[in-house]
Amino acid sequence: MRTGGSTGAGTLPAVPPYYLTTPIYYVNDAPHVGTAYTTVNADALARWHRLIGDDVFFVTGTDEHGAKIVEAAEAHGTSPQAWTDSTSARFVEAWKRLDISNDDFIRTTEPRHHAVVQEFLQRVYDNGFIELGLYTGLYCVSCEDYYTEEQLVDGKCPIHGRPVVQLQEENYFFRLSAFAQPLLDYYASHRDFVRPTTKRNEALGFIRGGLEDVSITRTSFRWGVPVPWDDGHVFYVWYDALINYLTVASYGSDPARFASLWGAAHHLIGKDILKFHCVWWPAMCMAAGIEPPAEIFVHGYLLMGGQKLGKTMIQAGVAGVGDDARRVRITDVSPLALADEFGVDPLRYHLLRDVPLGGDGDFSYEGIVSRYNADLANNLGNLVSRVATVVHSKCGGVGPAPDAASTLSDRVAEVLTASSEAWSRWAPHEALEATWKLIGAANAELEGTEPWKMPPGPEVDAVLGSALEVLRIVAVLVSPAMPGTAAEIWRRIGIEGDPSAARLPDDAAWGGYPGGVPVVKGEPLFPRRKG
Ligand code: ME8
Repeated sequence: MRTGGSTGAGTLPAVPPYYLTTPIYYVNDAPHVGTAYTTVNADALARWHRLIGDDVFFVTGTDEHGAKIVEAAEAHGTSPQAWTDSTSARFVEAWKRLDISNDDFIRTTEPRHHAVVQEFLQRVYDNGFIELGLYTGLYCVSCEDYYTEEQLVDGKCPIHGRPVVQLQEENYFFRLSAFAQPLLDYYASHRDFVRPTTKRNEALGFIRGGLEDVSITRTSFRWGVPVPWDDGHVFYVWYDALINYLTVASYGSDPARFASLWGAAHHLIGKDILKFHCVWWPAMCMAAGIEPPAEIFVHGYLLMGGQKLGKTMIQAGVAGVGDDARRVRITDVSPLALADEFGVDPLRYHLLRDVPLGGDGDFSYEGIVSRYNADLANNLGNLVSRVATVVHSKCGGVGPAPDAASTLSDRVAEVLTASSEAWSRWAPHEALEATWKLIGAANAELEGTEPWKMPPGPEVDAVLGSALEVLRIVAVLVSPAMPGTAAEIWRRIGIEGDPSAARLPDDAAWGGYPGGVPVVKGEPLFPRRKG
């Protein structure tokens, strides 16, 4: 197996960096299925980029400052520091359990982050884009955002339905208004800066609608990063949070590393935080004299249409505005409980396969079960057990080599092309759909040839060897989605190593299955579930 990585001491060609981030999650609450959706999708994408040989740097973390956190800590009778320590640890644990392969985990309370926030914003201040002013406004603590009278629904926050508070403070303001034209120019010259197009248009709508200066400091509490030029203020949580993307990329501490990573920065976010990422953040970068990130991909909401996961969901959920008003956002469903019930990989598969990135989609218990039975139990799991059973009955448990002339080799080539293209468009569901066509083709080949009815010999060897070769390649292709299952398939078909460490396209070339290795007959990978 060829190994990737950028430390090839000049012998390998330079490996392109791919720097991928999730939002950093608020520690006011535990991880839920919504945050798992983003994190699993980002993880799968990071894993895919490793497979194609990119030098991946994948980061997630927790957002730990601001009024919301102080409020949550008070409600639990503890200090902000103790609260953030314990809740951040829950995120670390949850992502470990879901097999998230992040290379770093940033907590905004870390000294390395405070240093970068202060350095970055000092630069913006020195460049003349921050000035003192008086702020009066209506503030929703849950959103950590301001609203105008017109935006309120029945006098309450349009997202959370809770009362807003009137704030009046002497604040420092970021001169966002100075960046309307530079932002429009940037969007015009970087067509793929924000994807998909619907979200790009939404961001352009914000900019064209007029940009007001933004208050970026607070004096009413101390739980934040201190403003370096004025002791009385801490930075507003969003102004510190966005900068996490620079902290982990060594902004200010390792210029060479930063230069290489920053040009390859891709942010995956939910549509709730589009304005901050697609309007404020590129303007902040410009104000500090750095390029905006390479790309921002905005996904939709996972919604709860059915009621099986508990009616309490409906009460605990947060009603939105417009179309979302009839639906409920998922904030109360534990991804860990789902992983316990279905297994980590089936949960990951469902999150990747059933709600395409970009639009909204329903999350339901029934949805997981039917996807599990159709794709995992009946298709992939069935192929693995069938092949192992027949290898035992016809070939003494030793896997034969593949048939060089098998028509399945053409299907592999097609699927590899389709998957690569789909991943590059942030469409894991299509990449997986293509892979399942290959699994379906291998199952159909077995049904057509019926090797279980053939006498032992070269013909049966050719059929089974080709099916094993498909399984070897399928394991590589599904490894971004289901790393544990992929490794188990390789173990069962007698291949050493980890499919997550394979390299594409080389390791999907037909003929890689060695033959002559023991095949393990095991328990069903995915026992069928009742609905
Ligand atoms: O906004 N469907 O943190 P947050 C899909 N700290 N995705 C969902 C979701 C749902 N129902 N609910 C949450 C913050 N998400 C800030 C971010 S970044 C510099 C600071 C996901 O804990 C989605 O990715 O409220 C969304 O953008 C994110 O969680 C918000 O997480």
